[in-house]
Amino acid sequence: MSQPDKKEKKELTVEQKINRRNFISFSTFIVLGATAFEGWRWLYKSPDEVPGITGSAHQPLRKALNKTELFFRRVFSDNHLVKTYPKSMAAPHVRVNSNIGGGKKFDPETWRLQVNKPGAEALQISLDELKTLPKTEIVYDFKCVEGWDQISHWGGVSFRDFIKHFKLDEFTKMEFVGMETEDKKYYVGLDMPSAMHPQTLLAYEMNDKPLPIRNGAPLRLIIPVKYGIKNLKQISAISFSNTRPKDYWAEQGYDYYSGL
Ligand SMILES: Nc1nc2c(c(=O)[nH]1)N[C@H]1C(S)=C(S)[C@@H](COP(=O)(O)O)O[C@H]1N2
Ligand SMILES: [Mo]
Repeated sequence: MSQPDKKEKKELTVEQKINRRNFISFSTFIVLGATAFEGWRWLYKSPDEVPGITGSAHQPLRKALNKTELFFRRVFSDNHLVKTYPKSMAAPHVRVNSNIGGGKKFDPETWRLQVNKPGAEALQISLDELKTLPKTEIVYDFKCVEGWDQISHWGGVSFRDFIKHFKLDEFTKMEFVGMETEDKKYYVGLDMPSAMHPQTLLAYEMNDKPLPIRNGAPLRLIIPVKYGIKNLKQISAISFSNTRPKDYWAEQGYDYYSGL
């Protein structure tokens, strides 16, 4: 009597095991499926990125793309220097491109660069004060997205030296730097690693002479790791942020980073 009973019990156990496995596979399928669907719905329903700032894309996607791009930029391009040339190769007549928000007369005595410090009073820096800092020069091939390039020679304060001198180091932990003209008609957003790249300058000289107004006097950005569009002429204000600052050409659909 006891023998068949045992056998029956054993068979039942095998069947139960199979049922249990089926149940687990089926539940896993349902849970994964539901998670995937919820994830998709979350992404689909998430707000679009402000279209002006980076062509519209769902915010979480755009965030992921930004993080990925910044990660690769940090890993592969930190400390890489843009090629430089002898001064003799610099163009004597530097081309003048668009000049939105620039080309305006200014009084070098009263002109001030405004630096907006998050949570503190803004700095107002004179041209003379900037000129007391060590001067850095660069001769490199300036490239415009419109297709031209020109070897040009610039002199000014390296952005790194500027940060150190004015004790702005804590703000370089933020993700972005924004710069704009006085009338706020031209503005650029820069990722911090590019702003802090050793060849980035706040330039006040061109070809060993004071910068002409048409090329951005009294102060322009020279950021050799980026296309011309980011090299803002007639800088009036600088700020720091963890969200992307407004960028004139990104609003027109150009790549926000515009890196080379
Ligand atoms: N304020 C201001 N800065 C600007 C621009 C502009 O229109 N306004 N044009 C940018 C572009 S597209 C380029 S290619 C360079 C050209 O600099 P350059 O005129 O000194 O050659 O400046 C950049 N900085
Ligand atoms: Mo340009």
